[in-house]
Formats: sequence, C-alpha cells, structure tokens
Amino acid sequence: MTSVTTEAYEAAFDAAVAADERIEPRDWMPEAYRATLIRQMAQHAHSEIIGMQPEANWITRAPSLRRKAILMAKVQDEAGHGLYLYSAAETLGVSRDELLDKLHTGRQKYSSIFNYPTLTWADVGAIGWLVDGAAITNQVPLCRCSYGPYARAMVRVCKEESFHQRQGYELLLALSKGTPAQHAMAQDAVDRWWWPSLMMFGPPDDASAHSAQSMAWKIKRHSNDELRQRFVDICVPQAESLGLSLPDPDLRWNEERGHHDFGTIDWSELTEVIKGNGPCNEQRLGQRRRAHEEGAWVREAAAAHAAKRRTAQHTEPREATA
Ligand code: BYC
Repeated sequence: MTSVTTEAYEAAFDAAVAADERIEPRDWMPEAYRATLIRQMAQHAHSEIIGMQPEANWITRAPSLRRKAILMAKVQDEAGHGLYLYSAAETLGVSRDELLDKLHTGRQKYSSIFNYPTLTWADVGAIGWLVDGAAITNQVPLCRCSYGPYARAMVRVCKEESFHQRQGYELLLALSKGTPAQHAMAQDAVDRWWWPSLMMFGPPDDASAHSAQSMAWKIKRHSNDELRQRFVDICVPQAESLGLSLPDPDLRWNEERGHHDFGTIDWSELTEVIKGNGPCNEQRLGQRRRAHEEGAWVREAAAAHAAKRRTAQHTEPREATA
C-alpha cells in the first residue's frame, strides 16, 4: 500500500471515529488501535472466566436451593460473557487459543479483583453488589465503544450484569436484616470488597498509560477516575438502604463538587496484585490452567465432530433404503 493510500485510509478512519460511526472488522484500522482492542477485550474476556472461580467456590454451600440455582445461573452467564468477548476479539484476527495461551503464561492480564478470596457466603452478595456494580459502571459506556463487535457484545453483557448486581444487593439485604451474626457477616464482606472494587477502575488518571489514546479513539468514553467517582456516588445511598457502612472514614458529600469525597486508595496494593502477588493469583491461574488441560478432550471431540460434519456436507446423501 502506498503512503498516499494509507493516509486516505487513516483519514477515513479518523472521520468515522469523529462522526461516532462504528469501526467494523473489515474496515481499515491503525495497527495500534487493533492492538489496544485486543489487549482490552482479551483482558475483559479473561476476567469473565477467571471471575467464575471465586463464586463457584460457594455453589455447593449455597444456603438454599433457590440461592444455589441463582448462583449457578450467574456463573454460567459469566462463562457466556467470556465466549462473546473471545468471539468479538477473534474478529480482530487473533485466535481464542492464542489468547488463552497468553493468559495461561501470564502475558495477558485479568482484573485484579478476582485475586481476592471468597471467605463467607456474604462474599457472594458483596461480589454481586460491588464487583458487578463496578463492572456495569465501567461497561455501560463500552456499549458506545467505537469498535462494533465489542460495543454490541457489551449490550447483552450489561443487561445480564445488572441482574447480577440486583441479586447481590438482594442477598446482602437479606443478610443485613437477618440475625446479628448474619448482619456482621454482610458488613465484614463489604469491608473487604470495597477498596478492591474501587481498584477495578484502574490506576488514577495521571498514572493511566492508555486512557488518553483510548479515549481519543472512543474505545473508552470516560477516564478511570470519572467512572470510579460515579461508582462511589451510586454506592453511598445503596449502602444506606442496605443498612451497611462503607469502610472509609473520609467518605462524605462535597456540596461544591456535587460528588462524594473519598479516602486515598492504596495504589501499591493494586500494583502488587497486578504483578501477581495478590492473595489468590497463583490459585486462580493454577485452577485455570488445570481446567484447560482437563477440558482438552472436549475441544478435541468438538473439533473431530466439526471435521466429520464438514466431510459429510461434501458427500452426497445416501439413497434411503427400504
Ligand atoms: N486489574 O492505562 P490503564 C467483570 C492494567 S470483570 C488488572 O488505565 P486501560 C466480572 C491495564 O490493563 C471486569 N489490570 O489501562 C466478571 C494496563 O496494563 P497493560 C473486567 C489492570 O486499559 C465476573 C495497566 O494496568 N472488566 O466484568 O486504559 C463476575 C495500565 O492501566 C487493572 C474489564 O476488563 C485492574 N483492575 O484501563 C463479575 C473492562 N486496571 O495492559 C464481574 C474492560 C488497570 O498495559 N477494561 N490494569 O499491561 C477496561 O475498561 C480497562 O482495560 C481498564 C484499564 C479500566 C481495566
């Protein structure tokens, strides 16, 4: 391709982004745009499937059949989200195998939040309320992402996430209004999950390497700090309705800003968890690698079945015999 043609393609891409049009898989796109999307979408897909682990930990110990059925459905939804996202990432020219290999060898990341343990049943509620709540806050704007397949995948993911958030809230409400021991269990879970949930939005804006470029490309529509603030403002009244407190003595309404002020986040904790030194990093990745190895026969069987069907399609159907 001559540079004149490249310039014309670039101009068309920039104009499409400026006009809020969607970039589709067959459209020309800058290589850095493609690489950024692959990085973010892969990380997102990996988070969905690793995120199944802390909650699946409680399926066998759910306190009632109703709670067990709800939790199983939620964990299955997350597997589904992983599949939509891997499929969407494949439209950028990478294979799912390649992405999974990068996850398993530590070359791609997944959300820091899933490296914390689920110690009690109330953690299932706290994950639903806070972790899914943070995920929705982050992902609703991604429904308007400039890359078509990612934006469309997000529409369905967000619908399901909002159901997940409601189930977490309802679970915590039941515990909060229950016995003093149940109330204490709910409070303890919120105390442990609050700060890691705020870290889900990524480093502060002045330390966010990718935000400016991703926002210029309209992959991200808001900065990490804007979304974090939005999440805090949403959670404060919800915590009040739940009858639970948020573990931050500096949390208070700021009339002038029209937002809640909140305490300083321990960024060294996020850095350590991202580097692999969180409480459960090794366990999560180990379990993921094991599940992949143990599932090898399923992938082989599916591939053999697909190959057989392909051959059958190229063979004339046999005449029916009496
Ligand atoms: N954890 O320049 P920045 C869910 C990395 S789960 C780990 O701000 P960016 C759910 C970042 O990747 C929610 N790593 O980056 C599932 C970058 O590293 P690299 C998952 C983090 O991309 C089951 C570096 O730090 N959601 O939905 O502009 C049950 C610098 O950061 C984290 C998504 O993935 C972190 N918390 O912004 C329940 C949403 N934060 O790649 C719920 C899509 C930052 O340069 N992703 N890093 O090595 C995003 O929106 C963005 O990627 C982020 C980060 C806001 C996370």
